[in-house]
Amino acid sequence: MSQTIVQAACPHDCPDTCAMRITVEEGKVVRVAGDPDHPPTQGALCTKVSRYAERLYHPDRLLYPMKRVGRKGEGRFERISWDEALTTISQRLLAIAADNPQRILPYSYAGTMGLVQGNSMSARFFHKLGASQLDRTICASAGAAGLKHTYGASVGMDMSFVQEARLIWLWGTNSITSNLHYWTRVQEAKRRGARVVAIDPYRTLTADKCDEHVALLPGTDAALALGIMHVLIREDLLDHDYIRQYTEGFEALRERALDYPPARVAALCGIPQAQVERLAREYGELAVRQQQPVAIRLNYGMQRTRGGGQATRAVACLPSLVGAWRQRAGGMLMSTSGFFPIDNAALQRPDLMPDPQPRTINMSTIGDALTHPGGGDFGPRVDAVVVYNSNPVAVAPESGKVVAGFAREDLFTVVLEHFQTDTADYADILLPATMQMEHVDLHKSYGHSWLLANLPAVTPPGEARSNSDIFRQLAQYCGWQDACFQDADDALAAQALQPHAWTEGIQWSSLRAQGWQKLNLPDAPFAQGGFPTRSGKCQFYAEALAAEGLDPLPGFEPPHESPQRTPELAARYPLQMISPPSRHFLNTTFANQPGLWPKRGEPSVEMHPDDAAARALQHEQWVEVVNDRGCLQLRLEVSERVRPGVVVIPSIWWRKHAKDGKNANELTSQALTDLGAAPTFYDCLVEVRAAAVE
Ligand SMILES: Nc1nc2c(c(=O)[nH]1)N[C@H]1C(S)=C(S)[C@@H](COP(=O)(O)OP(=O)(O)OC[C@H]3O[C@@H](n4cnc5c(=O)[nH]c(N)nc54)[C@H](O)[C@@H]3O)O[C@H]1N2
Ligand SMILES: Nc1nc2c(c(=O)[nH]1)N[C@H]1C(S)=C(S)[C@@H](COP(=O)(O)OP(=O)(O)OC[C@H]3O[C@@H](n4cnc5c(=O)[nH]c(N)nc54)[C@H](O)[C@@H]3O)O[C@H]1N2
Ligand SMILES: [Mo]
Repeated sequence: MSQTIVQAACPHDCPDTCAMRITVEEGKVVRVAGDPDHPPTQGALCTKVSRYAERLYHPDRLLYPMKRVGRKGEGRFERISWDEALTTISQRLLAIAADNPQRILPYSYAGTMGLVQGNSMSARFFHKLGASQLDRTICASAGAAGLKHTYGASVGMDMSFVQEARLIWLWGTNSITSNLHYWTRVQEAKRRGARVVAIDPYRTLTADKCDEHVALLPGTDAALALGIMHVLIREDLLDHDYIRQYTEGFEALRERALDYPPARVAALCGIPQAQVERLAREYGELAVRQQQPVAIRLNYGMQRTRGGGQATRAVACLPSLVGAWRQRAGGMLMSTSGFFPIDNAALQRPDLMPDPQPRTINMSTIGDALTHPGGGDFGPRVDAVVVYNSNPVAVAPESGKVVAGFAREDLFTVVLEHFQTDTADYADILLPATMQMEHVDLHKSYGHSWLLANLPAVTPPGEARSNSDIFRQLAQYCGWQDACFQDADDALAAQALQPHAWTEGIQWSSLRAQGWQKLNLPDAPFAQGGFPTRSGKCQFYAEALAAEGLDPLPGFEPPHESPQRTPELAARYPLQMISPPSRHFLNTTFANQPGLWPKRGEPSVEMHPDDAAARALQHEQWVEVVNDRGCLQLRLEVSERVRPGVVVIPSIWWRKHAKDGKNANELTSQALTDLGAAPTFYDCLVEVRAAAVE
């Protein structure tokens, strides 16, 4: 039997961006494996991706274009031809655009992280149309803003050297779930004698395997970081030479940190004072006195509350205070995406936009945007949405509003998808999209510094077409002659790569031939400063924030919904709800593969035994999780993994798979973070009570 092996890249929104080898037999994918030669992947894939053939050949895959025949949200469709689909969409969009193109909104995120299928031809299409722009804030923009104001960009230490670190803090991150290949290196570091600490309100699988677990209250990370700074300063555990040469604003930061003595921090974070002091001493003594590498893996869990941007800044200051950057296994890693010299302008062609540029709508407040009647500062009402690479009905906060928006009979909705998701149920026209093994793409990463090529292994099923093809064809149906709408996927991939010292020797042709190549970066990029800020220094004090009237120093702000800020609300809804990713889902992707569901096969809420006892609730009974935005019925898991005062809803389930047709976002709010206008999914007060009906 003839077998071929095709080089691929995992498309999912995960820092690991694995290189894969796809085995094809008689036109079918029979095996999906990690590339053994790609250093970050080391031949291993996570459970969900190693079973990719199940997703590829899932019986529910969308195969043909369809139009709605039932009511909005009912999910009843009828097959139509591509010609009818493209004619309907282009005519409808052009008609709306003739009045005001800003009435059209594209909505997309990282269903695929590929630069070609992500946002290239689609961006050109919406720019030319003059549609509203989308602010892509739903995941990482608070932290990205925090890093920008501290290091100048989303840059950090190289994951290749983590195994050499002597102390690793996993801060707001469940690596086993969401960053498996980093965890492999942490384990190696442990074998070599490193201490590993998890800083997380929830005792995750990762926290279980750490030497210490700091179970702070959600949204108090900035206070903890400032408390650690306080101790570092008080006990003179500082790298004065690094601070003098490569940072700015130390005196001001020092003043700020002095306001956060460990006793105050312990009370704010709900942890012992001795723990704050011990964390600081361990970190400072290893880095400063013993000149040993200390590493922080900061992730997104701690950014999803009101103060997420400043919290990122506070943590990001720590390695500069102790000179951890001097070593290649020291420093901090939140994201490496800012290292990649990608030519977004060439890919997306913002020059096609009309002047003045169309307004921008924040994707995290899509509920408000779609239910806005139009007028005032908002501008014209949104009358058409084109969704691709995203599932907003399930993932955006405050589902009640999101659903009300998508349910508008006068909203024209197009959805490009693999499956009939919660969002697809609201489509007027539903289009079948290709999967990664069926199209070409180019990938960067936000967890490592390799570029990767993805080559198609098999032909698409039914009449599925790639995102880039669909938008190329829509441009033709709109009658646009611009040459940029003729570019093939290979041309797009080539245009994305910008000549730069870091990409010397890397072209699309070499990537296509080799599969992946590493950026030419120094091992310890900030050993001697060289941060991508204006001064080249790490900014403890950020002038740009001061200029915007914001706090120029990292500070602690209690969550939007907290006893400090909203005591009346906290009295009615005393529990803080967080809804971090489930291990075998990727956001809502894979959540339609029952083989990957947790053992009970239904969504649940976890609560500490003391909180359950106080409410006379029993393990495994049905409960209602409520706040003023909504009510959710879930199975209760009483568990010491959750700290008191917090409840955890592992996410993100499809709404339609739950008994009551809802998920955690029924309860989350559209309030935004201090920096980056990001959502505050984990800034959400609730109460839990016995369900009225079983
Ligand atoms: N398997 C899997 N992998 C994924 C994803 C997925 O859905 N499933 N999602 C991908 C995406 S889109 C992203 S953005 C990344 C996310 O990557 P991470 O941010 O690393 O996400 P998690 O692994 O959930 O880790 C977040 C942790 O933060 C904790 N947490 C919640 N609130 C706070 C807080 O206020 N402070 C602190 N210190 N911790 C807090 C949660 O309990 C959780 O354990 O993962 C990516 N990888
Ligand atoms: N409560 C709560 N809500 C959250 C979070 C949380 O932790 N808690 N996490 C938030 C975070 S970090 C993120 S990043 C967002 C993620 O939100 P989304 O970016 O919406 O991610 P997914 O839910 O995985 O939906 C991606 C969709 O894209 C589709 N897709 C994949 N590839 C392609 C393609 O090539 N073409 C087309 N047309 N479609 C494709 C998939 O089938 C899938 O349905 O959710 C956020 N929402
Ligand atoms: Mo994300």
